[in-house]
Amino acid sequence: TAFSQKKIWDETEAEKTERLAWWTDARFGMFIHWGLYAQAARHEWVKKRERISDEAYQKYFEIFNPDLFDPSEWAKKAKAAGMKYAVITSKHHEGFCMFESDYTDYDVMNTPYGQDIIKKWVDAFRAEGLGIGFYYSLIDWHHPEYTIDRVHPQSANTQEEYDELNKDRDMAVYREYLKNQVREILTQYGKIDILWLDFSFPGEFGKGYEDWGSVELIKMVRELQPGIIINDRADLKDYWGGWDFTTPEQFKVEKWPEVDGKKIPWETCQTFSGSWGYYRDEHTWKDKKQLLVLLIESVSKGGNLLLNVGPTARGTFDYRADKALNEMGEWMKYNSPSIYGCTQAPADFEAPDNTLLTYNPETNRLYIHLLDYPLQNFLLRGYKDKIKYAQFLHDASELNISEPRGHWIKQETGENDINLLLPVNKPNVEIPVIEVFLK
Ligand code: H79
Repeated sequence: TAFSQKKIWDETEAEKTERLAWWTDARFGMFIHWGLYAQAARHEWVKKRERISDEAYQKYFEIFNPDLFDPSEWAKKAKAAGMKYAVITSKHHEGFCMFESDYTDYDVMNTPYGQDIIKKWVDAFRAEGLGIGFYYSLIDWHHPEYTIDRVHPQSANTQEEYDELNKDRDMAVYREYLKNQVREILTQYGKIDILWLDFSFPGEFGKGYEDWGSVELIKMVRELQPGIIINDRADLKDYWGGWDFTTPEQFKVEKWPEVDGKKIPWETCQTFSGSWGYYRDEHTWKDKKQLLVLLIESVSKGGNLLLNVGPTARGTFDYRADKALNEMGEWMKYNSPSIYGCTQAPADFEAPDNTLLTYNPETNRLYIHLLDYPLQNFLLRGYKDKIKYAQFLHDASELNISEPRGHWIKQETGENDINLLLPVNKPNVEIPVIEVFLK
């Protein structure tokens, strides 16, 4: 296989599955994008989008002071939404460090706030029993030795222009800096559950594993934190141990991703409104149903959802984020058994129209998520001898199982089909779930 040639970490497939088990069961996490860009409040890529110079960007560093930052409130909100882990930006592409670093002055300690945000955050989230993850940007738009590339604010067009821009820059120095900082975040805050590196873009005027020193970097990470789970963006796709899960970002996942014909762990990361950092004037927020579908659909294809909040520069969640989290939590309070510990349903269960299926292998229960509430007679094709009992998940009320009926006008029924009799009135649940006890 592509993997077997190159090894970074000595571990069997079964050991890897075991190491990831808590994360796979958790299914739902909170991404937090927070940095100086929260003050610009118009996308975390604002420095690149508007080609802002270091000098012009400096004002954000000089006034950064999130006086309302209360991480234990954030942790409670994450938990109430049904999230089991969280990943925060320790440094985003802008290069600003939310943690205390010995390797740069461009950190939170030198802002008016003057306190280690990452330390407070870790303590609060850990106290709520949430898994702890660090996002760390490989890309750095502030470090003076980081070579200008095609995603940099100062990007150019020709090789000559890049050569001129980079004549005094030495990527080897940045490589060392990045390794030192990753060592810092993995040694200053106790056990870290997830490392989320972002991102490689090999090719012309791009960067990949040689630029980052990825092999050495990941080796160090695994030695420092043997239990840690690492995403796949350090450009080490061919290395066993180089990554643990893949990260489809802001697009619909059509089917469970595979490598060499094998299904791999995956987590899609998604935003409420399009940007990751706080964006005051963005009005493209997904609604309650869209967000729930993102979660359910991920689990129905064997994956996780990392749903992002971009806190404001005062350290609060925007009211729209609060609303969305509340709505997720309201649904999760009653329906989380169809999420936690669940995965894609066995292939012999066909999903009825407008439904998503999940399955819990431990309890042998199948969950049918009704995206479009059907009228009374609900046909389950091929389920006849496979099911023992059916009920709504949210209130454990029985659903009558019978021979197919009322289907003869439009649908042909087979001898292995059965019918569930649903109440005419849609339950007061955004997406009702049928829990089926399998034989
Ligand atoms: O931090 C947020 C964004 O600022 C940053 N990543 C999220 C988590 C980001 N912004 N733009 N992009 C990433 C575009 C980059 C996409 C890619 Fe990929 C990442 C190309 C290759 C790696 C996603 C994963 C698309 C293909 C694979």
